[in-house]
Formats: sequence, C-alpha cells, structure tokens
Amino acid sequence: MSAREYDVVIVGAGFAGMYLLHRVRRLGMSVRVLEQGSDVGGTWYWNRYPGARCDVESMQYSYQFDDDLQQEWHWPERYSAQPDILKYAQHVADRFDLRKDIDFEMRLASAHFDEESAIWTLKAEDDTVTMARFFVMATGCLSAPNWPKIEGLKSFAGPTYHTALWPHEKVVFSGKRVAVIGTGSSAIQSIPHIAREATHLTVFQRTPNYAIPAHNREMDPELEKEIKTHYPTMRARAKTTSGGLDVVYNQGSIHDATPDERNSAFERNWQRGGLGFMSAYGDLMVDQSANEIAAEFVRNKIRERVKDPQTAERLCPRNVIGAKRLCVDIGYYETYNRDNVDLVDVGAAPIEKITPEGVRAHGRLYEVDALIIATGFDAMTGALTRVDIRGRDDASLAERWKDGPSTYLGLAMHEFPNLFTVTGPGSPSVFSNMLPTIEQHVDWIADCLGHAKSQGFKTVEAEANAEQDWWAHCQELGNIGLKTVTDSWYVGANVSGKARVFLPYFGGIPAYFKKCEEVVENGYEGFAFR
Ligand code: N01
Repeated sequence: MSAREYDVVIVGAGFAGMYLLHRVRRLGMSVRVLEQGSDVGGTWYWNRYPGARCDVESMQYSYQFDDDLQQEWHWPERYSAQPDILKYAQHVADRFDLRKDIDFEMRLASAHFDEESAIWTLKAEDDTVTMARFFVMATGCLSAPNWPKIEGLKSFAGPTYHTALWPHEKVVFSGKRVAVIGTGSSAIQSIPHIAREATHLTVFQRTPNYAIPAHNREMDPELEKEIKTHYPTMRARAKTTSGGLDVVYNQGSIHDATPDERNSAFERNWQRGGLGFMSAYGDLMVDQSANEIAAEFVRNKIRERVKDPQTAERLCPRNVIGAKRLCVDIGYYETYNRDNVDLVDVGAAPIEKITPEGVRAHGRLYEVDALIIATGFDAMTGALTRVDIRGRDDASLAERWKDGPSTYLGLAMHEFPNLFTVTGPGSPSVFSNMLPTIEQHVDWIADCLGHAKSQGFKTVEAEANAEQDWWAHCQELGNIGLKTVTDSWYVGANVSGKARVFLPYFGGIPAYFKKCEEVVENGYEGFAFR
C-alpha cells in the first residue's frame, strides 16, 4: 500500500481515537488518524473556556485499559479542570507514542465508499486524499459547535467567542463589558470566572437550568490510595449501574418516603454534590409528581443561594429536572449576588438582534465589548452529518438522517460498509461515564476488525433488519418516562431544523454491554461479513 493507503483510518484524536489507534496497532493493521486540532485531546482540546471542568469525578473519568497508567497518574482535584485532562491526554499520547500516526490540522471533508474495491476514499479540506479499507468516526458526541441563528451575529464589532472553540491564548476580560448568551453547562461553568474578571457581565438566559454543586476540592490522598488499591473492583461495580458510574442508585419510590426522609435523601446527595443527585429515588425520571419534589428541592437551594428574591425566581427552572443533562456548578448562582452581573430573560421574547455595539433585547441595546456564545452543540449527529459521507450506491448519511438517525448499536449503519462510529446515536454514550463507554466501543470495534482480518473478510456491514429493530428499541426506551418532555439536545431540539428524535440509548450500561457481547457470541448477529 502507498503512504496514504491504510487498513484503518480513524477520524478524531480524542480519547476514542487515541485508544483505537493503540488497539489497531496491536492487530498488526496499518492505521492513520486524521485530527482537525493541532494536538490530541478532542473535546478537552477545544473547550478551553474559563472554568471548563469535567462533571464526572477524576478517579472515574480516566482510561482503565492499562493498569500502570491508572496507578501512576495523579489527578490533583476531585473534578478535573480542562488543562489537567488535556495534560493527561498528552501524557497518554507520549506514553504510547501515538502522535507519529496522527495527521494534525487535517479536517475531513468527505468520505466515499467504492463498492467494487471495498475501499473508502477520504478527502480532507486541504485536498489530501487517504484511502482506507475500514474507517472509524471517533468524532465525539458534543463536538460540532452550534451557533445560534440571531440576526446580525457577524456584525458585532468586538471579539466573539464560542465556548466550544475557545482560543488557545489567554482571553483577558478585565476592563471589559461582556455578554454571555446561553445558560447551559458551558455557561454555568464559565460565568463565575468571567464575572470575577470583567467590569460588567450580562447573561442572556432563554431557559434557566438546574445545577448541583460540585463541592470540588483537592484530591484526598487517602481516597486516591483506597481507589487505586481496589481499582478493578470499583471499575467493575461502576459497570453494573445504568450510567456506568460508581454511584449507589436507590431504586425505591419517593412516594414510599416521608417528607423528612425525602429531604434527608436529597440533602445527602446535595452535600455529596455532582451528577449523582438524581440517584435518590428510582421514580424521579418516570413520575412527574416525584420529579417535581426533586425539582422543588433544588429551587429552594437556588432561593437560599441568591439574595435578591426576584432574581432567584428567574433563575429557578420550571421544567422537569434531569430531562436536560444536569449541570454541576462552582459558585454559579452566587455570581448573581455580585453588583457587576445582570440577568436578562430572553425566553418569552428572544434576542432581537446583535449590532456592532452589543445585544438588543426587549427594545434595549446592551452595549458590550466582548460576546460569548455558549449555545452548545449539534449533538451526537452533527460531527457525522457535517462530513459528506457516502456509502453504497452513493447513499448520503446526512440525507438518510434528515428525519433523524438510525444505527445498529450506535456502532454501524446499513449501506455504510466498513464504517464504524464510536459512541454514535443509539448507544448509551452521553447517558454514561464517557471514558469507560468509549473503551467498550473501541474494544468491540477492534475485536470486530481483528475478526474480519483473521477470516479474510473484505467488508462488514450492519444488516437492515438488525438496524431497524435496534433503532425501534432505542425509541421505545427513549419514550418511557420524562426524558423527552423538555426540549434538549438529547432530542435535537436545540438546533433549528433538526429532526426531533431521541438520540442516545437509555437502557443502561449493563443491558447495552450484554447486548454487544451477545451479538459477538452469536457470530456477530446482525452484521454481514463478505
Ligand atoms: O450547551 P447547552 P452547553 N438565544 O445546549 C441557549 C456537555 N458539557 O455547551 O435551554 C438564547 O446545554 C440554550 O437555551 P435553551 C454537557 O453534556 C459538559 O452548555 O435551549 N439562548 C442553553 O441555555 C452539556 O449538557 C461539561 O432555551 C440560546 C444554552 O444556550 C453539553 O455539553 C461542560 C439560544 C446551550 O446549552 C452542552 O452544554 C460543558 C438563543 N438563540 C458542557 N440558542 C462538563 O462538565 C441556544 N441558547 C464535562
């Protein structure tokens, strides 16, 4: 094969692409990674906004495929800050000498499959062409930035920053009036930092969000030692929970508890902090009245934290708690007690336009020197549909997914032979601790590639029926309970024109992992090898 022909091409050098590169090398297959950034790290390379931090605890948000790595690495804090996670990704790249097989600053534009040769031709934006027998999109679930459709956005005279495309050089806000548009996780993490630095901060809120305190702190050396001593046990325990997190989920009903018992259960979770808040009772995401009790508990906490009662009420979400991904905050609500911070509601009446001077809403111009767009991502499908991917008979993935995606196990699609997706739509992905889930997908894909190689197969493709059945199952699970009652990126509602379809798999990690294992045990059931 020539220099630009490989057995496997992987797109993306985040945690998924890096580990897959490591696994494919060990299969003795030639492999190349195409990465649009100038270094490894994926989401942690791009999301460098002030305060960016993981909402999963450090000791669980890490690779487990190499025991020496997990024993030797030291995380400085309970929840890791973006620079520490990026440092970890860079360390992994050094340790396994990954960079030599990665083309950086290479952004994939198109990927076309030729049926006769069973080869994918991948074209980058700089016209570099790479041929691959197998092609894996390891492009992440939250990686395609979503820009809001607001009139005049490009006319703003000062700098405009998207949280997901933050500059590498330090951005200085001191002496500046700043506007933030959006109040999702990215905004909730960055707002306290920007407020401390800027002369004035105006936050444009369309929908208030629920945030649970992180209670972040320096890593407790005793806890670190304890976890490292029993790492495999902790990792195995985490895989028995629906989210793949080592958190104890109470399956009981809130309606069997007294008001005092409920309060203590929520208070315990509040004091522990983080995403585990909803583990207090088993019916919080299926029963509206149960959910409302949890929501009111959090609203009361917001009322305690925000001094001005009117501002507190405006920050209190009224929608279902947990239907949007919970946010984990460090001092978010208290930020509104500062004199230099204003909250502007743009839910009932949207932002009218952006002008060179600032943001116009409610007939008033809010003059600012810098604009921060914290409007999230074209989640789960955006990174796949923004590339011109064409499978058999020139089938376009973007066209096929116009009314919503469908996949087999979030791993593969019929009509797109030899293409795999890591944590694609229809996999637990964003409803789980991403790193272990990524490892499971990568292991499955690498094993499948090994199988194809050892058996001399040229192609592997999801069968149409298997995909249809799996997708119907995903939709059935998605429609149970309260997950879809609120607009969220889980259902694509945050991107204008995107089909409203529940995107992840909600059957939990144990059921999903078991299904993937059964598929292999049954001779790769639902996949056709040729
Ligand atoms: O994006 P979001 P995000 N005018 O979509 C608002 C992960 N993450 O980047 O709710 C005004 O959640 C929009 O309003 P509304 C995490 O999984 C993880 O913050 O649609 N506002 C919303 O408030 C998270 O869930 C970490 O009404 C507009 C905001 O913009 C996911 O990424 C950290 C608007 C977008 O919130 C996405 O988070 C950060 C408009 N025209 C992110 N358009 C970790 O901790 C949109 N909005 C690991």
